[in-house]
Amino acid sequence: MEQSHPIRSAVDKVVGAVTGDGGPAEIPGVPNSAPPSLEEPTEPREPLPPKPDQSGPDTFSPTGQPTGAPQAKVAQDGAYLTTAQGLRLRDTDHSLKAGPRGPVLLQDHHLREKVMHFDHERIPERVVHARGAGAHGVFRGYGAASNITKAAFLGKDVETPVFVRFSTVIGSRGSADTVRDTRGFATKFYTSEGVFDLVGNNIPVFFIQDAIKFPDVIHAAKWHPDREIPQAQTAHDTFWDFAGLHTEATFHTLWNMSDRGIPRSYRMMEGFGVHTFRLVDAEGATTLVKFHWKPKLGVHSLVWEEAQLLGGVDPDFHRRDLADAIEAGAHPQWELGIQVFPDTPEQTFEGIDLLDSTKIVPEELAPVQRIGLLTLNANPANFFAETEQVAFHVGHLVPGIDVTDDPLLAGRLFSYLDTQITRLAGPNFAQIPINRPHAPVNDMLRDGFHQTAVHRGVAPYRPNSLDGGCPFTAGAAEGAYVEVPLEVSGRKVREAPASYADHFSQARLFWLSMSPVEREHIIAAYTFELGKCYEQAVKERYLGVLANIDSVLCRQVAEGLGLPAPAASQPLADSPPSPALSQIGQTWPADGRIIGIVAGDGDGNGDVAALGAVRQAVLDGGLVPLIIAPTGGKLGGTLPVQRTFVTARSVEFDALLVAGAPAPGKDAYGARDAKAAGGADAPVDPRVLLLIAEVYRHGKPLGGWGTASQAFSEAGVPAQAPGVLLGDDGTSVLRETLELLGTHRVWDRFPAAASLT
Ligand code: HDE
Repeated sequence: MEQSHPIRSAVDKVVGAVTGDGGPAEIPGVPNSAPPSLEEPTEPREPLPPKPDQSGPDTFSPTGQPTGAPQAKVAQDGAYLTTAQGLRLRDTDHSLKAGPRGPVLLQDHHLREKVMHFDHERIPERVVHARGAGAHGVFRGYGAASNITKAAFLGKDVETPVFVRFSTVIGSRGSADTVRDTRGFATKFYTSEGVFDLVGNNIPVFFIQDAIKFPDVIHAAKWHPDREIPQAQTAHDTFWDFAGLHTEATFHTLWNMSDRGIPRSYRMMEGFGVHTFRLVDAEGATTLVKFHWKPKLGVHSLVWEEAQLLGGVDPDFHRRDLADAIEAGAHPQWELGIQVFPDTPEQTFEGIDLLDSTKIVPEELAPVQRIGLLTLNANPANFFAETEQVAFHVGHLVPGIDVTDDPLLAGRLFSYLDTQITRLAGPNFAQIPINRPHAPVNDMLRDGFHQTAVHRGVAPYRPNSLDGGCPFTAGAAEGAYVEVPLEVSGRKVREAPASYADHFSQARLFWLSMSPVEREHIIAAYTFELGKCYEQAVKERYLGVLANIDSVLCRQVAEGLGLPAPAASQPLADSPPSPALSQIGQTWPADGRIIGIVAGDGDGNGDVAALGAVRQAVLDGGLVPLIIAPTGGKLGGTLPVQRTFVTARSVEFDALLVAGAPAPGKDAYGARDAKAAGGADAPVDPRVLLLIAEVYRHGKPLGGWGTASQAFSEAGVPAQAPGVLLGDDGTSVLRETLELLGTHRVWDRFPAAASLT
């Protein structure tokens, strides 16, 4: 049987539903499952179903019992508008007044209820990780960890529903997605033994070693308290002031300054549990592990200029990318992996302190063993109900997974419950649908704000006899969580172990593991961030930190700042590089990448049939084609235009195909579109030239046929440059473009750090 590609069939399905004409597929992102009529609807009718890619949380009761209720039945429904009490309303457009020009009457209960509820629609944003995007999915265990943990959800072929929330750390809820920052990667597993949360980041180390420093690092990284600027970035004095004085932040900061700080997509990030965890098998034997998420699409990043442009052009870039990919059927996948270490009394591995969250264990020393597969396959039906209200907690553990004495983890075990009391207004947040366990809950916790369970019985205490002694505690055999009975002893001190004092050796290891072009980006990032600081002392002090990572790094950044480069204050430790840290050098699937296709010139924008064939081939390859033309509509009456010269910007495409050299459109003058300023008389539309120039500068594949070579040369793109593909027809150029996309970018186009000496 012929199998259609998931993206194509999903897009066709969406569009079939939307256009009803079986016409060519549009792109993901339409707001509803059917298009609106031109006229305002006047007849009451049942609401539309959600789009096929959307799903709410599974329907479980507040006490973790499957209700079997269809998801639609826990949402509002029906043809008629009602009050919150179910009373049908005749009018919601006018307040109740004494005559049309008269005063509004105090008795207007509908006005009062509507405005009261609106006034309270927002809840406090997360103090960190406020900006995020979520998705539903499923996790399938490989069984590969079953010899070291009894956790049921890691068993072979066990399938567990999950909800994942990705986030930035510093910015507020409305900040841009593509800022330079760490990304959160938090996963809620609704296991048969209770909820397990893996609350990780896309960077395997943290800024600090002890939770008591968390308010300090976050106060330093967030805006200045007087003006509340800058938003969502570390390029300012308070952050570098702190980072220069508190040098345990050096390694994490270096990851931020590398390309890892500006991911191309949430789908193309690694995830890390950061701390060392302790796995426990059925006999009680323990193993130390670090958790990793390995993306099937590889680890890829934006270039800095793209990230900056996107902040204005499409601040929702990562949200949109995740939702569109899922809607299009390109379901993102990660393998869960573990690095495994013997649980020795020292809790070190090859001399690396496993309780220090500012250190990695290089994958070359302890390979990542794959133990399960995560697939994100549905978008939330409601952002607030799900993505905003989901509450993660590192203390949500299941039998077989225990914590270690990492002092950073200890603070988190306190913090994540505490924060929900404020954010979700009380202690019953586990009863919110997205947080409900899929395992029966019987906790004897009672009452409190927003209690939605209706408990029975008279004796919510133990011991009792009035409720027959119920509920009873369980033994390990009945699935109870039993902490590993470790010996603990020690002097009561406010001190860190001696090994925590090494703040530079792994930063140097990272620097030495980077390819030249990645080093170039790191130098540029430090130069940018420190260059945004006002205080000379802050910059000079940080150059002293960089000198302890590498003299070339320090000198290059110092040159950019116009300051002398200091010498290292301690000997630099050289270790063999860890190739796993570099993002360059392999080939990855290009699924779900966005290809911009500029329609050609001439009447009807060139050969529409040929353009349609290229577009179809892109879809068939599992990628998303966006046709770009001077104006909207359908080329040749059939081919949908998804971007115009006004709306297109290069930063949303992974590659650009150009089917000719389009003459300036009718709106190609600055008053209509600033991007086209002064270009109405140019031989090629200046917006197209800008597209070409940016795509070229950002190292993306650039293909052309027909008269495209003229457009390339007008844009200043050398025809022989790497990754510039000029051919006779679109499909052969596309083939080469797809090959190039496998390496993410045309790396040869970047000046390969020739000056890095
Ligand atoms: Fe968090 N962190 N964190 N964190 N964290 C929160 O919890 C905290 C740390 C991480 O999508 C908060 O519900 C402390 C490390 C993610 O909802 C809060 C410390 C790592 C998310 C909190 C840390 C993380 C949070 C804010 C120092 C990577 C977003 C709202 C000990 C391993 C989860 C909330 C989501 C969120 C506290 C350090 C990851 C305040 C005290 C290390 C991905 O509880």
